[in-house]
Amino acid sequence: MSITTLGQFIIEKQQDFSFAKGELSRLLRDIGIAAKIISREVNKAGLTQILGEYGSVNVQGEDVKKLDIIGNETFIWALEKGGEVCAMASEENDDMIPLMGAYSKNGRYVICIDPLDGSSNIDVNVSIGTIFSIYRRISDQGTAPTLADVLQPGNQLVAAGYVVYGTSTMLVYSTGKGVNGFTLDPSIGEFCLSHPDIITPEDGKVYSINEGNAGEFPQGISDYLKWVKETDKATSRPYSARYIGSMVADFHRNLLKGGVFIYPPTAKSPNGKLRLMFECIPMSFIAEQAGGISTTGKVRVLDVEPMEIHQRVPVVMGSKNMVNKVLEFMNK
Ligand code: AHM
Ligand code: MG
Repeated sequence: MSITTLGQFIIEKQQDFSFAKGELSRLLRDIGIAAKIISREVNKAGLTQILGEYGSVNVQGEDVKKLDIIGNETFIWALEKGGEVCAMASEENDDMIPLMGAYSKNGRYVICIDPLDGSSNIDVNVSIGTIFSIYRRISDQGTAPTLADVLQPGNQLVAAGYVVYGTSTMLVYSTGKGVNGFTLDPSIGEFCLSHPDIITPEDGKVYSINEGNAGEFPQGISDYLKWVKETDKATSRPYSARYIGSMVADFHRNLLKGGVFIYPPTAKSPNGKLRLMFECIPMSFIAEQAGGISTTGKVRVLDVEPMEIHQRVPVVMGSKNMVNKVLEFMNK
């Protein structure tokens, strides 16, 4: 048998970490379990009335839960039960959630999570995702976790990854030693290694940005967008525009095929839209681990000191040469 399951792979890699006592492996396994549950819910979403607004009541008189609430609750359940994580910050909650279960309160890790990213695509059957990042806790084990435990810069990450619920469900993660991707085989209910050692192309011809906001972009971005549309065989221009509106799916395509993903500052949102802790840091970690670059336009995303859980930052990430080209325009 030539398949390697996520569980087998995690155990094989545990020896890469001198400090590992098996907790990180168990935590990654718990994330895999939560991802499988969410994938199951996503796949039957149109049938089970979990689309639509939270708070309404379905024909059976049951409360309708939005998929992003289900995703959030699934992670809280899996992590509290798993016992490796003492606190979680979620895009769905205003404040950090201490996990004070019998085991979890002594957990050595904290996690930041966007349980269901790409909310506008949920109800229309377009790819969505889950994004996670894992840090070692700073506070002493056994004490109550503090905000400082979750407000760590990306350069302190232990691991990060995402799940894309697309034509198939894939989990992609890194513990700082490269990037590996696993596809869920529904017939055996396991994530199986399908994309070992992902390296992103240095170049590409896809740019991903919400050009509907073009009137609000900084001059450098507007100039870059003019440049990508010019015809020049030597640089494969014009480039192709691809924008799903689910960061995970846009990022995943560009990671595999080459491309640049941009969410710039706009006049209305001077820090862009995307969240540092939940979206930008974990995806930047994966981008860099695969040989790409990720920057706010001014500094490396992984070096931004977080000030608050829901902080936003602009982001330019993806293939090395493409990101550098955007920076060249931004710095003119
Ligand atoms: P969400 O967390 O509410 O789903 O928003 C994040 C999403 C990203 O997945 C995506 O890249 C971006 O918002 C799209 O935003 P816009 O519609 O402004 O282009
Ligand atoms: Mg999100």
